[in-house]
Amino acid sequence: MTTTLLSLFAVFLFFLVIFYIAKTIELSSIAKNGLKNDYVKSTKVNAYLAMFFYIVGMIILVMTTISLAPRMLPESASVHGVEMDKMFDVTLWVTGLAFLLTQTLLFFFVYFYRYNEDRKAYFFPHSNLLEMIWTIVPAVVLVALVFKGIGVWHNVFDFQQLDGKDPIVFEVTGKQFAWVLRYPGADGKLGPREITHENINEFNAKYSLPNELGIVWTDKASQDDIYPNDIYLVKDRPVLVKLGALDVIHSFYLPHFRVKMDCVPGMPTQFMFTPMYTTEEFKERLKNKKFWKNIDPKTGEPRWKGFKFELACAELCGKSHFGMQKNVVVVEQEEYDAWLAKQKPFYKTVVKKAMDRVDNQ
Ligand SMILES: [Cu+2]
Repeated sequence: MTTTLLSLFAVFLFFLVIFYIAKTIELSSIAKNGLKNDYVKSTKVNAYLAMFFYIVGMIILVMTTISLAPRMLPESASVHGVEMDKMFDVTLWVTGLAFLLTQTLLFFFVYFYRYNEDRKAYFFPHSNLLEMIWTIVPAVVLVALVFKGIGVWHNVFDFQQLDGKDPIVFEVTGKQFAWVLRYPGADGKLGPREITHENINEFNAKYSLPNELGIVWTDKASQDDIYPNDIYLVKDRPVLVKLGALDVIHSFYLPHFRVKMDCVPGMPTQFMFTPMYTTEEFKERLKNKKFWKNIDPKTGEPRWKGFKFELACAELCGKSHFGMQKNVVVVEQEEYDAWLAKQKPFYKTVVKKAMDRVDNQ
């Protein structure tokens, strides 16, 4: 705290010194050359400084873009993500070109049209035509971008697209600080949940077993549900994730699939998407990319070998927020079936035993 305050104070003093040096130079120059000459000189200094700032700024812009580009997320691994990426690209090109054009004009005008004794400034108070151009052109471009964005958004959230497509449906619940995954068992149905005092607190007290999701364990549909550690998905098969939270707002974020949706306590949300590549196929695609073919100092192997799709919480939800991470594995249908067959229902392995122990006493 003290160090921070002292550093801030030092920075303040530094600028104060610079300010007084500049002031001294200015005053001594006025004393030497009179007011007018000083004005010519200082506009010249300002114009050169502006040009210097522009050139250095542009060099830094280009250098950071080149050096950071390989660290960007790899291509989208989901179908809708491709559309979203295109949208981002178009927006970036449009705003990037506008940025370059306006900044270049701004700094060049400052430089070339600085004060000049032999030139008289042209008095140009207003032009309706110019006003119209620079109001209408950006308005049309921005409206076009917004409409394109709305189109993409409607496509991403049009859940009717799932009709007749046999999606994988599973549930993800965020809590401080973990994700609880629930997949339906052989019946393809998630068991019902009832958030009641009886179902959660009394159940816990009676069987010494937490039931924070409020699962109705007596329901047959609940008894074959599985609670896996990793998210398993199938290539080319749509997914519908049902999202919720127990305490604060969390955010279900699958960066590689361009999926991000808030998990809100008491308000169910959902997201659908279709993975385009299996994890192994995606690794192959990364193999020749600059960042990914480099050696990872932690493992001593190329980075692409250790690649994993991941789920992360994208809402700053508390002190262990960073720990809310899970792996996502995309496989072919056969491998998924084999994985599913290996999973044991939580009811069978844990819940039933706990209930029997108490009920048979
Ligand atoms: Cu969280």
